[in-house]
Amino acid sequence: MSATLTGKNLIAGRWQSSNGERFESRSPARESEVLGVFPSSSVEEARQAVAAAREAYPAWRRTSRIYRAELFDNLAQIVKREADNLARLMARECGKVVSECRAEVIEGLHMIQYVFGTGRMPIGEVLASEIAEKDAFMRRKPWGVVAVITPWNFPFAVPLWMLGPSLLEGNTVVFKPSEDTPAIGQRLAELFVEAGFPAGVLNLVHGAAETGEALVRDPGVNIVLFTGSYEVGHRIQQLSAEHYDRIVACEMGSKSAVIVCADARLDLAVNCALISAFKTSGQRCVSAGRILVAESLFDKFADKLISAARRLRIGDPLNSGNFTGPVIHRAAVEKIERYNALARAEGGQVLLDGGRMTDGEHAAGCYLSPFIYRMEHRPEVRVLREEVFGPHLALVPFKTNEDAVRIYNDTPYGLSMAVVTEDYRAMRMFREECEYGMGYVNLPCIGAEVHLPFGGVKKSGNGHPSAAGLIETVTHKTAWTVNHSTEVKMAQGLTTDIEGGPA
Ligand code: UN1
Repeated sequence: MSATLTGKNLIAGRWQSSNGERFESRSPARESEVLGVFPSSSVEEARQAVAAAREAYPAWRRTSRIYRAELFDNLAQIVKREADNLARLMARECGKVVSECRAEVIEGLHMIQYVFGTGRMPIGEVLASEIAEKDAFMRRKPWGVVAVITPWNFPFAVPLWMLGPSLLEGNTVVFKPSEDTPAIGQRLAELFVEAGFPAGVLNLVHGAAETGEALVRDPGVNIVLFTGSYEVGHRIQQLSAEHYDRIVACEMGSKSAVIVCADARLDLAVNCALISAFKTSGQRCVSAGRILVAESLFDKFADKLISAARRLRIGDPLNSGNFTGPVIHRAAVEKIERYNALARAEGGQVLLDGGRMTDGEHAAGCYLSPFIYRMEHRPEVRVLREEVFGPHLALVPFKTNEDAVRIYNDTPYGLSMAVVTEDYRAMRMFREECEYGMGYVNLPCIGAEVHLPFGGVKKSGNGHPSAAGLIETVTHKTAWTVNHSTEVKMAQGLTTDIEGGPA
């Protein structure tokens, strides 16, 4: 096993260990395995990191956008070189199966490549003017300092979605990785340093809620980019309301769903459901907690799904033959088990009685097998409305496609949905009537590509997308108007006569 890492903050280009409190990162697959010990950064350390980012900002924004893009090309080469090591570290630290971690490294690489390519794309528009001699432009400018606060479940790709556009556009950043995945966060910061990003442009502070809150409260932060739970995102929004120039882009919880219509291809539907619900042990923000199934297909679908779910291989995340590894930590196990019990209490008919796994290698880690139940839709049922974030799945029967839309929309969230159908009219109806940020047809409701918009509506987010769409969020549009005449000419017929006409 590799040596225990010493966690450090990166502030103004210097790696700093902290004298204050520390926390451990442990593997959810073997809870006795400590990956590293990291600083619980204080309010003062967060303040220093923001100050370092502010100081680096003017020089960074004055560099050429293409120079900044080329640093991302350096980073792409390094990530390619490091892909296997990164995937293994990630698998150990967050428990996702190594093949999935590799796909995540590739997703992060795609974002870097996207950002590199974008460096040579337009930064504005040429607009028309009412006055023939005037040239008018829209030009994008950076906002300043961005706080990037990211989750453990995509500890490499999601930070890159945010860091990439922010830095490309000339902002500087303070990055706080999840306290559950500090090692991979620190490794990512090291790669930025190796790629040649100057001191202070990317700062890293480790820590949990207190550190995050210190960043959000700091008036030196112009933008907060956040992916995580609704509770934390909402707190960030509330604290940010105090700051007159604060932009907040939040991607929060979900209760995503796959809708299996009566005409669905059965095998395709089962595959979509399994991947949506159980890939990453149901711990993607876009994971499906609900499969809505046409009543006429319900029994056939449920039988196939249950027998496939029984066969899923759950075990060591370093073994790529496994379908999933453990969930993130003991508190997650307990929360998911509480929801399994709640599903029974609320009248769910259990079809596959999953839960904690304690046999063999599973005893050492936070392993759960899939829990699947049939639940009739009623508006007050909590397990159909609340996010569980684990291998916990409701199968909900529906009669008509219109019912399916109503059931789908009956949660406070709106992140991701998929519909399985051969009927193009039905497909269009779901596209228009469901509330979501990412919609899929004959696919799982997970697996977005970085150049597509990503983000949700309702409690899932405030509409500012992550990934490629962030370029809009991390820049502000300026109007720039130039007169080529030797005299002043105004729009709207506004007179330029300053002497005044005859009385
Ligand atoms: C997340 O779960 O927080 O769409 C991000 C997907 C991935 C990203 C998920 N590309 O499943």
